[in-house]
Parts: sequence; C-alpha cells; structure tokens
Amino acid sequence: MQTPKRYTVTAALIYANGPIHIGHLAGCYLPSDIYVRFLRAKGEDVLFVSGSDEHGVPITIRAQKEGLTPTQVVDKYYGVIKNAFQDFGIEFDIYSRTSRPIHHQVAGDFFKTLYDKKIFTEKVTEEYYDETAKRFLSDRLIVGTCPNCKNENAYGDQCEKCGSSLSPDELINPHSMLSGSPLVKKPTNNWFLPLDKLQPKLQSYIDSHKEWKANVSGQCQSWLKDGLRPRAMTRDLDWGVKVPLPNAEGKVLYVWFDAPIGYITASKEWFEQPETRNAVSYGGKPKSNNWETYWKDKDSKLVHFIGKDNIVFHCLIFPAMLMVHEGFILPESVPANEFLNLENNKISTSRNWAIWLHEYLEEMPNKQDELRYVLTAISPETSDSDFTWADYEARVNNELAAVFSNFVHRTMVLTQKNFASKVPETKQYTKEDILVLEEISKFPERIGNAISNYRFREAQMEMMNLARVGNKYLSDNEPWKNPDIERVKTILNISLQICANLSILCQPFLPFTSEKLRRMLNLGAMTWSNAANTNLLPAGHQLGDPVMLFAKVDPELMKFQIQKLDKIKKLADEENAKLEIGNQQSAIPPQKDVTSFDDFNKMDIRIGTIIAAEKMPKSDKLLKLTVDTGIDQRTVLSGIAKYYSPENIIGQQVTILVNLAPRKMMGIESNGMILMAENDKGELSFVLPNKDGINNGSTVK
Ligand code: B3M
Ligand code: ZN
Repeated sequence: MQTPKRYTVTAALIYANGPIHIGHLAGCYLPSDIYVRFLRAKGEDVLFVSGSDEHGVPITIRAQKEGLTPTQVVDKYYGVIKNAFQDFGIEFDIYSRTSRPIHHQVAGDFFKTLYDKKIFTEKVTEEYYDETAKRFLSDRLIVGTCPNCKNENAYGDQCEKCGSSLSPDELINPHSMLSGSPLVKKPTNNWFLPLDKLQPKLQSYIDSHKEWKANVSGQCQSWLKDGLRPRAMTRDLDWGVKVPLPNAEGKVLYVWFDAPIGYITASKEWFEQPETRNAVSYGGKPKSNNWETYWKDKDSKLVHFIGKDNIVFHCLIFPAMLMVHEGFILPESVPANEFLNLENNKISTSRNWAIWLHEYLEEMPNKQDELRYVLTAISPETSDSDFTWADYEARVNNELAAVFSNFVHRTMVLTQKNFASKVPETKQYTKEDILVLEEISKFPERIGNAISNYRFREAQMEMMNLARVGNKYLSDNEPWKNPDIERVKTILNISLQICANLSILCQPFLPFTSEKLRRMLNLGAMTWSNAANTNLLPAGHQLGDPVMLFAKVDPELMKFQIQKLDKIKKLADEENAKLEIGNQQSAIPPQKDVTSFDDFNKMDIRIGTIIAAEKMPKSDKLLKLTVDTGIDQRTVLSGIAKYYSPENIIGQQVTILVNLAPRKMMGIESNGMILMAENDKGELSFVLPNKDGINNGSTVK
C-alpha cells in the first residue's frame, strides 16, 4: 500500500467475562497502544477502537458459574476491563460494547445485506439439544469424560487438562453442562457463509500480503491448504444479536460474525454518539469527518491487533465478510502476537495462574510503566515468551532505574546545583559532542521504523539505547569533576537535550514517565519529528525540580509476588491430586446392594453365537444381532456399535441373558441382552467361555 492517508486501528474485543491479566496486555493492547501513540505523535489521522465482546458462549458460561444473568456478567466486567485499560494508559478513542443497540443495528444490517445479496446458503443440520433446558448446546456447553486423560470435566471442543481438541461425540458420558441431561440431536436450520467458494479470492488476498508476520501468514496458509468449509453464521441461542429475518425465532448471529463488526460499530459510534468517546491525552483526535472514511476509503490503512488464537477470524472470515458485503477496505495488516507464559507455565484463568492487572496496581501502585516496559521487552512477537518476576526485577533495576532514571536524575540535579535549574548555554562543541549530537538525531527514525513494522521490542530497546548514549556521555565526561565551567555547561546542555528527546521518544512505551519527564523539563506538547532536533531546550529555559523516575524494585515486594504464585501453584497441585484420586475412585464403580440367590437364579444366562449382524439405521450406538441361543434364533439389539463392526462379529460366541423382558427400541423388539464387560475407559468387551466345547445353549450360573 502507498503511504496511507489515515489509519483505522483495532484491538481485539475481549470477552467481558472476567478481569484482564498481563497476557492480554502483552498480546495486543500494549502493541496497539504503542503503535497508535506513535502515529498520534507523528500527527497522523488515526482512529483507535476497541470494546468488549459481550455475546457468545463464554459469557453464558460465566453467568452460569456466577449465578448471574449474561447481562449482569457483562455489566460487571465491562467496567472492570475498561478501567484496567485506562489505568495502564491504553488510550482508545472509544471503548465500546457489542451489547449496545447501535451494534445490534449495525451487525443486523450487515447480515441482512449479505442475506439480500443471497450470499448465504441455508442448511439443516443435526445439533445437540438439551431437552431439560430446552435449548441447543454449543460444544462448549457439553461436558463429559476425556477419552485421552479421563478428566471428567472435558468440554465438547477441548479437554483443558490434557489439551487435546475434541468433538462432543468423542466424550465419554457426554451431557449438558446446563442441566446435566444426556444429549439428543435435533435438526435445525442455519445460514452458512460459503467460505469454500470464497477460497480463491481469500488465497490471493493472503498471497498479496507477503510482508505479514510469519506466524500469521503460516496459520492462514495452513487453513487454506486444508480447504475452507462453509461456516454457520447463525446459532440457536437466545444470547446475542437476533437474526433479522422473519422466520428466525430463537436464533442469533454467530459471535464471530457480530464481534468484528463491532469495530465498525465503535467507529460509527465515535462519530455519531460523541458522549461515548474517550479522552485521549497525547496527540490528536481522528481528523476525518465520518466513520465511512476509515472503513471505505482505499487510502485508509486498517490494522487489527489480536492474539494468535484469533488469526483465522481476522485474516480469513472477517475479510470474507467484508468482500461479499462490498464497499469496505480489507485489513492491511494483522500483527498478531503469540502467547505470554507466566513463570514457565501457560497463563490460565481457571487455575488463577495469572498476574491480574487490578491486583498488580493494588500491590504495586503507580508502577504501570514498569509493567509496560517489561511486557514490551519480552513481547511474544515471533514466538511464545515467558514473564518471570526475576526478569522483571532485573529489567526494572538494571535498565529503567540504573540507566534511564539515573541519567535523567543526575542531569537534572547537576543543572539545579550548578545553574539554578536553567538550561546552560553552549559556546563550543568538541568532536565527541558533535558525534553524540549526530547520533541522537537518528533515533526518531530508527525507533519509528521499528514501530511501523510492528517490531516493538526492538523499538523500545532503541529508545533505551538513547538513554544509554546519554548515560555514557555523562559518565565519560564527568561534569561533576570538571573545573572548566564552560565545558560543564556544554556537557549538561547536551545531556538535557537528550532528556528532552527521550521524553518524546519514550512516550509510546512509557506514557506516564514521558508526562513526568516533560513536566520536569517544562516542555510543551511535541511531535515525533521534534525529537530529531538536538536543541529543543534553549539556553536559559527554566526547568522544574528533579524527581526520580524509577526506583529499584523493593525486594520484599518481589518476595511477596513469588510467594503468591507459589501458593497458587500449591493449591492447584492439591486440587489436581484430589481430582486424580476422585477419577480413580469413580472409575471403578462401587459394589451394588446385596442380592439374594433366588433373585440371581431367576436370570437365565446362556452361551450363544451371533449368526447375523447389521447396523441399526439412524443410530451410532446400536447393532441389530441375530443370536443362536441353542433354544432359538432371536433378534437382540446391542449398544456395541462403537466397539465392534457387524462384519467382524458374525460367528462370535456371546454370553446372553435370554429371559430379559422384551424391549422395543427404534421400532424393533429386542429379546435378551448380550453381557459385556466395561472397563474404566467405557470400552466394551464380550464375556466369553475360555474353553472349547461350550456350545450354544450352555448355561451360566
Ligand atoms: N472475543 C476472543 C477473545 O476475547 C474474542 C475476540 C473478538 S475480536 C473481534 O479472546
Ligand atoms: Zn484430556
């Protein structure tokens, strides 16, 4: 793309179903904020939108867990999340919500447009239904035992214990999370987006973005290689945006259909409902007159910041929606990050393995920039990365405190002491001075280039390198020892200019520090290009009082944080151990109540042979068997279809209860029951004599 005229920047609409942690910040909110702060500092026209995703199963699950309604859940967490972003200086132009009427309107209209253009195919499929709760169940709302690790709380799409991805059919004893009832399948109609037909267009779209990050392109190409399949854009649920069609009672838009449209809604909202705007502290507001310019003008650059689990939705499905709708620009870049781990373990909300932003702020008040700095330094840009408190401590102490803060503080204190906090004047530069000044002037471009190419780690490192240049210059020149007052003036003047440049260049990364530093330097609002100027502070300019920008981390606080995580780990281990024991115990069912010999004797159990077998139509469990019992040949229905195929069991000896009352299943009468052994995995096996010559009709007692 040619140099864009303006930028439309989005950060993922996070589910409003819980507070946020460092993984979220590192994943997309910090990078997007840095990017936008840089653009605003350059004076670019940019609209930065985000908000909370308030539909989808994650919300209803949370509601179920907390005993609240979905509305209560999203109302509760919208505020918590919005405040956390604000506290950490993430400056969206607007932080919207997908539950707002304007979004229901925009998303509904978008759907209707595609419907009217006959984009969708309407299809009837069999979906899981909970007859007690009287509703269809998404995979997430189905629980059962994981066939791989025996975790009894595996979901229909995934087992969180062993990480395997599952389908509800693979679960042992699948049932509804809502009511505990077993599942039934019911036919239902939904509207599908024909991604298969759009594949060639999507392929050339992805191919035209060779510059995308390898982790992003890689995922897209792999989806394309597998072949895209039509995907339902509607669901049988009551929580979400209602499908705007007359015959769609009880149906809502698929959450991944409505959520990305939320970016469009938020943009529209900023223009049409100004009361929803956020205040932005640094740089300008969007400059264009209407939301359409940001979404429809080909000179607008659309950039989505997301985490890696959202790649397919932003790189293939949303672009597909925009393509078929027509009139919209497509995402120009999707700089998705990989995941951040915590102390070598996956961050997990359910296990409380996380550093929650609101807790961090309570325990370490006013230390937002420390966390921003560390998270950017270890940003999972190309692969997963790991947050540790030891690394946090080292970076704050050795970089922010020992270099950045120390340099600024020494410069300010020396100027205060020697020149009453007035910028001293320079008469003459040495060769070394000139070299340093030349070097300084290169930083804005260097840092800017890295940011423009989404290399935030590198950009921040370059910013810190500028502080290093200053720190070294000051230490090498030792103005505190130098008797030549003219020389001292020059050294401090140059050091102060570096402080001024730093205040501009650190702004995207360390906004709170930048603000403090600008106040200390008594410096007005600056643009990015000002930072190339090495004479921002004229001689005689009055400075403020020195304040310490960063202190070393209190070792007691570090101890506290590490102990806190240790405790969480211990608790989780104990929970796991309990679960293990529970699973083992429940795997072997307890003995049943005592029965009398007479009762037992009532049962007539024989040895027989299967002489014919076929699958029961419309059942994935039952086989229809013909068994020679020695007494007769009879029909028996047996729920063994998962473990035995008909062709393999003809001629198979079996043990059969012959005097069980006849039972009609799916229109066929079953006479007797084949006895099966069942292990703790739910696997079935015939129970057989282990000697030849036990013929059909032999009794079992
Ligand atoms: N709500 C997933 C998440 O919160 C999803 C993102 C939507 S972005 C349009 O991680
Ligand atoms: Zn498992």
